Amino acid sequence: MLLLLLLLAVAIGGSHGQFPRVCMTKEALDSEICCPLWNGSECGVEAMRGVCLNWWTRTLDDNQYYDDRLNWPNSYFRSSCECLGNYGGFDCGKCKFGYYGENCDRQKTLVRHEIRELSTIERRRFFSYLTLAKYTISKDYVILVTGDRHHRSTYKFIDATIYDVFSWIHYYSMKPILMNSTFTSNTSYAHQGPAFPGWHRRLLLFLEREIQELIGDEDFALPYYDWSHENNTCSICNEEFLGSNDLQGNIGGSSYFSSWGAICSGYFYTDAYCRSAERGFHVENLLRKPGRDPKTRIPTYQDVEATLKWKMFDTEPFDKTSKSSFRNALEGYVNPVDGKTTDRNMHNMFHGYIGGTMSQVPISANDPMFILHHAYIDKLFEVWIRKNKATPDKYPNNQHLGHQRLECAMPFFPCVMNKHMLQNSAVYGYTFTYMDQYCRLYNQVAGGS
Ligand code: KOJ
Ligand code: ZN
Repeated sequence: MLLLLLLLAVAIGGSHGQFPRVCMTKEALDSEICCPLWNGSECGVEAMRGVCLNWWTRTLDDNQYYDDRLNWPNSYFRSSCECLGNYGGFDCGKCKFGYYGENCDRQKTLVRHEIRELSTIERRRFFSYLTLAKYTISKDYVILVTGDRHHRSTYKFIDATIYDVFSWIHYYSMKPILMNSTFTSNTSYAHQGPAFPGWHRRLLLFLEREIQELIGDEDFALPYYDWSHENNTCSICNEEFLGSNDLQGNIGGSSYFSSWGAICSGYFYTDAYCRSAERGFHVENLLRKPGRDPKTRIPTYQDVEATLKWKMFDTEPFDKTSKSSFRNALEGYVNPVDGKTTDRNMHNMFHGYIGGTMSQVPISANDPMFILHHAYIDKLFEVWIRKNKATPDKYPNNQHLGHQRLECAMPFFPCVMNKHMLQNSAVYGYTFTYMDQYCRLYNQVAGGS
């Protein structure tokens, strides 16, 4: 019976990410157990919220693979919480995505709106929530920094703000993997493979939930930016919306986010983890240069339609060379029309079009534009899921580290397998406006301001 419950819990998922502060004490690290007490018992087991499960198996040879992220969270913990029923969180003290209330028995489906659909007040509220998240130290999570990521004795877990934890998770996912003493720069735990859309879905759910808790409003939903009718102009790159910018790319002084720093900038240390989060290191400000790189453009509605027509979720060899693959067309390594010519399009192209911070994969999540862009990419993922009735069993078998079907998406707690992100977003408690049609109306709203 317990096993059945466990399987159900794992199947539906619901998790929160990054290093739980309570598990990064010397004692917890030495014991390799991350099963915090909830209401007096490990993982809230007495309240039947979860169990401390020792189910991790070390399948990778430590000498061959020296990478703390492999086989997540095995290189840190042998045991961690598995939550039962609708419970969630690293200690099962929270609810799964989509569930609310003390007993996690209230289900809700939030609606994510296009940012130009929001009223002025709603929009300003969103920006002030982000600002609050940018300046509030996370009580639950810490981030990892080190000057030498191959020597665990140098690891430091430090405080970070809620927004910076979010940004750091993306950074952590993309560092090259060290295998057999060489870096495999073409791999990343979150990009260039079948985990790409689901991993980013999870990252956004993390931030959405963190903001809900921060402001005490469980109805808060992230907005998205549908750029597909933009005629190659970013209509939200102005002071009323995401901020204007000068020629150097600095965000205009009276815009929101003008003084935001980008954590982990200077990311080019192959061997380090986010040194610039440490006190005393220089952090550069956000930069944005929309439309300035002539090799980029905003993808069009035709690109979107072409992307959505691919029926296979992903194809061999499950990387950036995959042909006739919805995932690869969406990610933007192939031309969406023929599905095979190498191209920079869709997701990748929009990152490049915005330029500056957004165009550098390791630090792109520092720019709130990342949220709006990825929420739209997630909407397209959802349109595809519903159109093709995709379920977790459609997630492909593949050998890419971090992208395998049964691997826990990294670095989230508790484990949710990659394949479980491939299902209707209603399971995770949200949907989007205009799922069946594209509304051109909102393009006129921001266009004139
Ligand atoms: C930033 C990213 C990304 C892709 C690009 C550009 O985060 O995934 O920039 O190719
Ligand atoms: Zn990304």
